[in-house]
This record gives sequence, C-alpha cells and structure tokens, in this order.
Amino acid sequence: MLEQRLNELIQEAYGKTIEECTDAQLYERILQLTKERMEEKPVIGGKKKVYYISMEFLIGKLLSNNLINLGIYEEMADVLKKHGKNLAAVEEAEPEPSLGNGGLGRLAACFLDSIATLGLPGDGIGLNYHYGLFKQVFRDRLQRAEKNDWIQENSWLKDTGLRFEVSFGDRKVQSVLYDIDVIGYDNGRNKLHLFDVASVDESLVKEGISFDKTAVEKNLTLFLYPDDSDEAGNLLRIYQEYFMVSSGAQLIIRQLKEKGCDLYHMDEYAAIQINDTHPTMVIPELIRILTWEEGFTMEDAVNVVSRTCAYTNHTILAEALEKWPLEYIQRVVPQLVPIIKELSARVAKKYEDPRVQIIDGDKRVHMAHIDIHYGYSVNGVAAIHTDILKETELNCFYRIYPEKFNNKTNGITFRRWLLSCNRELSALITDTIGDGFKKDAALLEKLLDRKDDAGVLDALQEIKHRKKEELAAYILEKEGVQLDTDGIFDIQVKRLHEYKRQQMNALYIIHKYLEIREGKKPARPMNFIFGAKAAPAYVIAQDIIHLLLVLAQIINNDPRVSPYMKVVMVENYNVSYAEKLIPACDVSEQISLASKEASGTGNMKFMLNGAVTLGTSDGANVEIHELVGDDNIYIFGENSDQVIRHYGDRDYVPGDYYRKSPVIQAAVDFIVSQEALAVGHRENLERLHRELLNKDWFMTLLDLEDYIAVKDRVFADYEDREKWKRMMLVNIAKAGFFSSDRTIAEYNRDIWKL
Ligand code: 26V
Repeated sequence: MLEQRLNELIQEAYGKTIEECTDAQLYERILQLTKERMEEKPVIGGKKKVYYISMEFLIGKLLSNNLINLGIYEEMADVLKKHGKNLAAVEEAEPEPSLGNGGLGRLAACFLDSIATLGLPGDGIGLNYHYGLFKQVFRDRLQRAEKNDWIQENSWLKDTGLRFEVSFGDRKVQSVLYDIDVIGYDNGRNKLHLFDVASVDESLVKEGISFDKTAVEKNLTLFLYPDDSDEAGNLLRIYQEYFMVSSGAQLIIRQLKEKGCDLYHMDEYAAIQINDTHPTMVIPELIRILTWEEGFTMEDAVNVVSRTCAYTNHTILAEALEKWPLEYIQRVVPQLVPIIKELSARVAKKYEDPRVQIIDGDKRVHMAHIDIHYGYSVNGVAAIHTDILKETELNCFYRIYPEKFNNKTNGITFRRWLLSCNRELSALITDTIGDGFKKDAALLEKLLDRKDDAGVLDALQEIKHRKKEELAAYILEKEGVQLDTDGIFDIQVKRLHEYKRQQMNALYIIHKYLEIREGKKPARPMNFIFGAKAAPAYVIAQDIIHLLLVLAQIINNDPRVSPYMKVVMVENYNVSYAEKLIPACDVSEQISLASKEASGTGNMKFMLNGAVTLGTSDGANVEIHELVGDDNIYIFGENSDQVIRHYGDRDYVPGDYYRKSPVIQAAVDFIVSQEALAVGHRENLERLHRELLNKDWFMTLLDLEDYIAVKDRVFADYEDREKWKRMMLVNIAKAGFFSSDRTIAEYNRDIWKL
C-alpha cells in the first residue's frame, strides 16, 4: 500500500520511478504521503484541553519522527532500500526549522510529542518565524549570523484558512493561522498552531539578519529573538509577544465557544500553560476580552482567568526575567495598560512588600509577578531549581502562595532521542528486554539485570564505536577535521553562555595541550567537541567562540600534539546536529556554575545514549546523580549553597585563584600568548582574558582545579573498559525517569487535570 501510494505520488508529480528521483524529490513526495497518513489519525478529543503557549517550539526535522510515530518507519525504509535509496539520505533534504533558541524551545517540542503520545488533548500556540533563529557561520574564527530560510513550498505547515485581527496602538494587522499536525506514538493527533502576519515581507531582510525594525506589519514574524538570557530592550519583542497572545486568545475563545463552553467555566475546558514569561500578556488579554467583549465584571474575569493559567519558570538568571517599561507597553498595546494597572493595584492593596509588586517604582512591569499572582500554578523544571525558587529567588511569593509552587522535572521524548537518533541502540535494547520500554520508559531498568552480561556490554560498546565512526565521517566532511575514533569523545553542546562555562572546558584543553607539549602523553587520543550559538549582542560569548576556534586551529595543526588531541567547534549546532553528536558521546559535559542551570535537557539525552556525565551539582544533574549513584557519574565543584553564599558575601575574587595556582595561571595566560595572538584577534582575546581575571561573574576559576582533577580521573577510568561499559549500561537503564511522558503525566496529574 505504502509503496503503491508513493509510486502514484511520484508518477503524478514527476512522471518518474523511485529510482530516477533525487533525494530532494523523494523527500517532497514522502512528505506528502506522510501528511496524508497523519490526517487519517483521529484528532484527540475530550472536554478539557491544554494550550501550551510558547514563543519557541524547536521542533527540528519532522519526517523520521512522524514516520516512527505512525509506525511506518521501517516499512518506508525498506521500500526505499528496495529501490536503491536511503531514508536517512532523503531526510537530509528536509530543511530544519529553527523556531527556538535552545532548551526552552526544545522542551516545548518534546512536550507536544508526549501530550499526543499519552492521548491527551493539547495544542501548542506559537509563531511562524520565517527565518527563525539565525544560521551560524564561522568567518575568520568569528561567528557570523545569516538567515535560515526554512519554509519551502511544500512543508509541514497547513494553512487553516482562519484569520484574526490583532490591534496595536498604532496599527492593526491580520494574523494567519498555520497548523502543523502533531502525531502521538501509536496515538491520535493534536496541533501546533503557528501564527503569521499576513503582510510579512521577506524582502525586508538585507545584509545577514539586519532588517528595518520599524516596519512592524512587515517584519513581525521574520526572526526569533536570539537572546536567550538578555532582556531584549526592544519594542519589537513586545509586538511579537502581543501578536501571539492576542491571536492565541482569540483562537482559544473560538474553540471554547464551539464546544459550547460557558466562559464563566472556562477553567473546566481549558488549561493555558505559559512557557516562561514571554506569553504572560495572555492573562491581561483574556481579562480584557472577557470584560470588554463578553460582559464580565473585572472580578469574575480575573477569577476565571486565574483558574485557567499556569506558569513555568525556566531560569533564575535575573537578567533573563522580563521587566517591560510600562511606557513600552503603552506604546505597543495601550489597551492592556488599564488592565495591568488594575491587576497591579489589586496586588498593592493586599501586599506592601515592594518585591511582589507588578509595577515597580521605576514603572517597569514584572511579567513573572503577573503570572504568579494571577495564575494557579508556578513550577520549576528540576528539583533543585524549584527549591531555589522557593527558598531564594521567589521566596517572598512562596510565602504568600505555598500551594501554587510545584516541581516538574524536565524530560525528553525518547522517540526522537533514542528510537530515531540511535536505531542501533534501540534495537539492542529491544533484543535484550523487549520493546515495552517504547511505551513505558521505566522498563529500561530491566537492563540492570544484564549489567554483567558480556554479550550486552560488548554490543553497547560496539554501537558506541559505530556511532563515533558515523559522526567522525560527518565532521570530516562538514568541518574538515579528522577525529580519532579510538579516542574519547568528550562533548559540550548547548547555547553559549558564561554560566554554562564553555570557557572552563577551554582552559582544561589549554592545560592538556601544554602538558602534551611538555611530553606528558595521554593514554589515548582525546577529541573535544563543541557546538554552540551565541546571541549576536553577547560580546563575551562571541569571544569564547573565538577562543575555541583559535584553540582548534593551534592544536589540530601542531604535529607534536594533534595525534593525541583534537578540538572541533561544529558550525551551526542545531537539533539535527545534536541527533548525530549525542549517540557518539563518551563524556557528557554539564559543567554549569551550580545554581544557574535550571535543569538542562541535553544531560538527559546524553545519558540515554550511554554517555557518562561529568558535571556540577546543578539542575537535573542532581537527579541523574541520585539515580545512577556515585559510581556512575563524575560530580565536581562547589554546590549551589556555596555558590549562592559567594554571591551574597561578594567574596569571589578570580585573581586570588589565578595567583595561587600556577596551573590556572598558565592556562589563563595562554589566551593572550604570542601563539594565540598569532592566530586570533587581539581585541577578543584580551577582552576575554581581562574578563576572567577581573570579573568572572560566573566563577570559572572557582572550580577549575577540581574540574581538571576529576576530568583526568574520568579519562583514566575510561581505560578500564569493563567498568566503563557497565557505567554506560547503568546510565541507559536509569534514564527512564527522564522521559517527557513521565513529565507530562505529572503536569496532567497536578496542574492540567485533563
Ligand atoms: C529569554 C529571552 C529574553 C528576551 C529575548 C528572547 C528570550 C528567549 C529566551 C529567554 C529565556 C530562556 C530560558 C531558557 O531557555 N531556559 C532553559 O530552559 C530549559 C528547559 O526548561 C532548561 O533545561 C535550561 O536549564 C534553561 O536554561
């Protein structure tokens, strides 16, 4: 049937056979066929639906995942193989949408997969950015940003025909609703609703990613904001947020009315999960619609909206918490200002504490405070993160509303991060313990019974080696660097941020380089792999990328050292690259400054694929540690209490660490050595050097010595191959807890109650 339909579609379109098609042509027709099959799936129904509203959905390529969830991946692969074609090669032809920055956006995509897989009614609401997050290219060892043109004539997007009007203070625009179907694994269909502006104009983009910021009706959905930590002091961001929220609120109310819902009982039909503060304006917007258009009293509107909306916090970095000047909101959406003032006045009447006010003394609107006062649930994304919110960052709110606070430790979808990206491992697990784990990830624990089974352990190691060879071939082609697949693959991939401390990893690499040059050879070659985009305006992050590229240049071309170590910074790290890197990893670098990484989800993906974590007691690393035990993870550095104390006491002085350790000194000073300056730019390297010595806000040098000692131990332990194989197995076996199916089941049990 599948083969017949594919032949038909190909005949109709090109008058050719499968053999005669290019991979790109095959992709287009398989896309069409897959969409047809998806439409046959019933839409998941039920009285109450969750709307997951988010500025980011980092969905990645969708073909493999949809085929897997439809249960026809193998069949499709076989059909293609019969005709001399390869499904993986066909998938290369799919453009990758970049509708997210990093963890927060990828989490939203994993959640949609799990919501549908659990058969829960739940849709995503977001924006259809034409160029999404920038595409990264390296020129002269610096990051340059280009547009990522991902929308082709044939894509997963379907125009629904639905149009809404969105009013701003100075203009009205029409919003167009596109849907992408979301298929559960062996289950029904939900939707990702992506709004676009009808008047968007791609020709506005000139050089790189620059465009006319004032022509809002033309530029609103062109790009995703590339800051994943800095407050974008920019009106356009508020235009985008309100555009999403207003369109989304209209869609939700329309669907509620279609269901015959009396809006006074909205909370019995809908839960709205607000993904970080970016969609917060949905709260005042719903209140505005109910009071202005539906005849509600303010009291009734506030009450029902507060019973419908729930908020997730994804960061404790103060600079990432949105605080919009009231005057910006006045300019963009004046209609929300009276509502926000009313919400603020109600809080001010009840609570004197200035720290919990919505509008502060500088007339800035604290978006998170709206969510906390006027939502019914506040959750963090890992146990330690939620504890820090309760005890420190949001403590004054926790004292008012202890019942609202709850933890939902993040998760990842195993369909993408195991079944799809590591088919060999998935097959081995199936042969070993059956395929129950595909629906119930906790069953992975059954692997523990085989932790002394040489057959299973050797097979694990063999798969890891095969994945390293595949990755090495890809990296050679894309980056022109030859890795040694008998060596260790040590990988740090994530957004570039000082708190994630890629610079600490770089200092370790410098230290090793100096050691090898002095004749201290490692037991086995080491491959250090990085992937990271930096917000274009984040200067120090750009400098760190520069340092990594400079180190790669020096080390890979130094014949005394390059047989023993290689450094590669892959260009344009994205979801597809992650799917190639993660299965090939031996050592997973999760080295954020304790207390700063809310959860991390890469750590879970690596663990699931048999990598061993080298990390700090931060985010979900803490829970990984508890699950696998001391023997199957490497934890180093000061803990979050100690770090929080350093900030409180302001007693961290990087110069002290530098002066007392010759090892630290040598590594840090290499950044501005003649050798480095011969390859890199003085301005970038000197700025980074100064930053590390004089400021180092995220305490790189605090943990450097411990990091070096523990990482050396990791590499030594790797030589005990039996021990290492067992560690791999335990990590895979214990990864079940991090299935996003578990996370979503908890959201539903505690928050949504669908
Ligand atoms: C802030 C801003 C500010 C305005 C411009 C655009 C923008 C975009 C994103 C953000 C905040 C991003 C917060 C974030 O990504 N947090 C990550 O969330 C992951 C999922 O919960 C979690 O695993 C990571 O630890 C956390 O850093």
